[in-house]
Amino acid sequence: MNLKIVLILLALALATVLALICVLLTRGEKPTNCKSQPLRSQKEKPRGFSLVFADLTPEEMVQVVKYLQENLGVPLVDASQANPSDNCIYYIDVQLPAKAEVLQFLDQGGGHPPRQALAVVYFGNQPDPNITEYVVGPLPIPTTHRDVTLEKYGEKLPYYRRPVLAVEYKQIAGLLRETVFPMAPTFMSQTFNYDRTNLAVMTSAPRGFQSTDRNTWFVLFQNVSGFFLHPVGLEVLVDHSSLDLSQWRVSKVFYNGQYYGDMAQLENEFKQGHVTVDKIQQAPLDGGFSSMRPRAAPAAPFPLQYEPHGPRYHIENNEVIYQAWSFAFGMSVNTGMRLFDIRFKGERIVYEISVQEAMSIYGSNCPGGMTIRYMDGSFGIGRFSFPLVQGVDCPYSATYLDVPYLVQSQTPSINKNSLCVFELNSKSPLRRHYSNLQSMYYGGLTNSALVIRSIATVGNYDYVWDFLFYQNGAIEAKVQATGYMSSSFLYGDGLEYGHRVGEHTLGTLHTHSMNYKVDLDVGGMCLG
Ligand SMILES: *[C@@H]1O[C@H](CO)[C@@H](O)[C@H](O)[C@H]1NC(C)=O
Ligand SMILES: *[C@@H]1O[C@H](CO)[C@@H](O)[C@H](O)[C@H]1NC(C)=O
Ligand SMILES: [Cu+2]
Repeated sequence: MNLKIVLILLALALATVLALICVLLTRGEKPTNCKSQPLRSQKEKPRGFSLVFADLTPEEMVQVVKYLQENLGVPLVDASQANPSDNCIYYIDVQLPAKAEVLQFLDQGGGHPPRQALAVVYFGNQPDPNITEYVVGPLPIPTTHRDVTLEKYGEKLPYYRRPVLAVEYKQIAGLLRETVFPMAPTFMSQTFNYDRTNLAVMTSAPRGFQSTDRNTWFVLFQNVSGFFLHPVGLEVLVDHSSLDLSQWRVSKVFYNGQYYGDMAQLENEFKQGHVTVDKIQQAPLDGGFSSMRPRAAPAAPFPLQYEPHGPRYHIENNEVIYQAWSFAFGMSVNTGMRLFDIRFKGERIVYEISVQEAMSIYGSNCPGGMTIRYMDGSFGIGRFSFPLVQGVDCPYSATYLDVPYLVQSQTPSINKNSLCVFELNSKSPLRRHYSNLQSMYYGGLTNSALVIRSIATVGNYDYVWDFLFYQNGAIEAKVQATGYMSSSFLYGDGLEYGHRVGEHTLGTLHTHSMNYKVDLDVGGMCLG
């Protein structure tokens, strides 16, 4: 019981903090394959150098799409409308040059590495469908492409491994609405007052237990605001492995603790009175308890942060310069925020620090909930980093930046204001002493840090990703989870798997883990 409470506290905990303290002063013995910082002062970095780490611009994305359309020699369908048996562009992102090449350029006066894009293409329209990754370049006007799939993964990428497109979810929802649910008309109408629009469907992952599977449990919820907390007890296992939509099948049905072969069987048993129905009350459209509406108006406006002389940092292209700090930033479509060439007092101490993955593992006595092992990078942490609201998501006075991306489309989109940068007064002194022995004096320093933030909403969760830069040379990587928890229908021994958060809602036990890549170059660089 105690363990359970600890686990759920962990699970609901709003903050997971990973602190990285960079010890700048110790420059002891170096491992043998590390070399010192080059003699040329890194302070003299070429102007605009940070662009070597820059995300693709919308214009560059347009050129890459055009190049692929004209040079792959096969028709490409827009991924927002593609069938599994079509070819389409899954996403395009920048292909960053290798570290050694970048350092040649930054530190040794070497040439600018060629600017390239990575294009991930689904080839569904061929006898042996596959996923292929191309490096396309040089930008701005590409002239070549190179298939890097084998060198990157060591094997071909079989087609069944492709992440599900938005259009595929739509096609599955259509199958449920048009074909599957109509097989149990009495059950659906008497249990849920089903009218084709009052149930929402949520995916789970992974999609099976063995290679080649593409079987996904879809969980049904009342279609209200915050639906994640309104499960109705119905879940269906959809086999969507075929490239022919007409072959997609529901291979199992779950309702209120019982499994059925299909909806027709559920209908049959229901009519014979063999199905125990746990009828749930219709939630209000705003979700009632799941509504995001504030429960009370604030008594007065919240305090605001004030910068008497304006910001003490500045942003040039994709570079932030703040007191002793400077760094380049970008946003990967899949993995989210990434920072490069972090310098303190002109000296590079970190080559890269980047978000890589956010995983969550669930337990439940319902099939959807019990299978969930989400790896949010597979849905896309960067592309789901949406606009930030001034004064709520970041301080009112923060700087807000737009992030372009191209995913499941042939045209770029922009997540407006989806990165913010601000300096935060930490509201406690960095150091202070109030001397009252021997001599009387006071010495204190204000503590503040620069923050760069993005917030990814992946399904039910919102992850607030921060990197903080302190005056003392410390860097902190921090993530807070908010949004909605994922839930299961509460029945039977459900309380063994979580806590009751609504009349029929089980907040399921789970754990989160966040992964970062950190390439520290303190006091020199290690190769390999
Ligand atoms: C995948 O399909 C592409 C496009 O037809 C083809 O060029 C490539 O060789 C295939 N990859 C493998 C490993 O078969
Ligand atoms: C949920 O309801 C909204 C209207 O409130 C509707 O636009 C939407 O299509 C519904 N979703 C489903 C899956 O039926
Ligand atoms: Cu959680």
